[in-house]
Amino acid sequence: MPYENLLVDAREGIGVVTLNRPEARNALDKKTVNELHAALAQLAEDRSVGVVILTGAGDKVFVAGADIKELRTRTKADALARINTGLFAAIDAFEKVTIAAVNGWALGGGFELALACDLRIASPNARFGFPETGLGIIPGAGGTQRLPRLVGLGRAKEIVLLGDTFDAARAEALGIVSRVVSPPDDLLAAARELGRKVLARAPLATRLAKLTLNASARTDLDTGLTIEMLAQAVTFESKDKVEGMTAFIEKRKPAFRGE
Ligand code: CO8
Repeated sequence: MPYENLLVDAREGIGVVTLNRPEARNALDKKTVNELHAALAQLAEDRSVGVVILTGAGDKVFVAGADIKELRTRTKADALARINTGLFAAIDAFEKVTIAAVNGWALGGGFELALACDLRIASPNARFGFPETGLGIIPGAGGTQRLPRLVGLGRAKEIVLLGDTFDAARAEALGIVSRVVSPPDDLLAAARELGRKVLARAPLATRLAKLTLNASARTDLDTGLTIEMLAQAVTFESKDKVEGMTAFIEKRKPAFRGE
């Protein structure tokens, strides 16, 4: 499928979506948001794909946020239409594992895009921040909700209310990214390596683990534990469970089929 603002590639079980709008520093305008929805739908349907990496073109910018030129004219009706919020919710709920390979500036909606992914790694030149309050808005596409769940309320308040940007090392110290990859050119290879590790594991269990982990941020403990128990009941009836445990006993690598 041809895209104007994205490069989409799928091989060896891993889809790579590269935001490619250099003239606007990969900012998310409506067209790019729509293309991202289409790319996700394409990769969701592709049964050969188990992991999706999101990254930015070039070595300076991941995503510079929502498109400010477009955002300036948006109304409350647009906010209620959940343009960016809906995209990040779709990424959050995406049935396959998502990895943000943050290769440069991740500001505003770009930072929120990374926060919606399951795993995040960064190059040393990545910089994060929420400039929103300086623009007269709030990080309103998940920023005020996903960030405190990741780093705690106090640190999230500091990041949102002061608006300072911070580097990859600080992001790693805060637990926003799990690894800083050096040199920067190795970032995509490192993301692919993470992807291969995920692909080696039982697909159904991975999918249910993601679903259950996502539920942990949205439910009380008893509800979360009930969801976990039910998800485990599904894995207990799966062919992959028999295969995984038989392979362990037979001292061989499992051949999972996602069933
Ligand atoms: N939107 C639109 N255009 C942009 C954006 C953007 N976010 N970022 C950069 N551009 C454009 C610039 O206007 C410029 O265009 P032109 O050449 O026509 O003047 C071009 O890209 C190059 O920009 P710079 O010269 O600034 O490039 P640098 O490489 O020097 O700097 C930066 C890169 C640091 C990324 C810088 O461009 C920057 O700070 N950009 C703005 C970042 C920002 O404030 N992002 C937050 C946006 S608000 C947001 O994301 C809210 C999301 C909540 C959505 C809620 C929906 C319901």
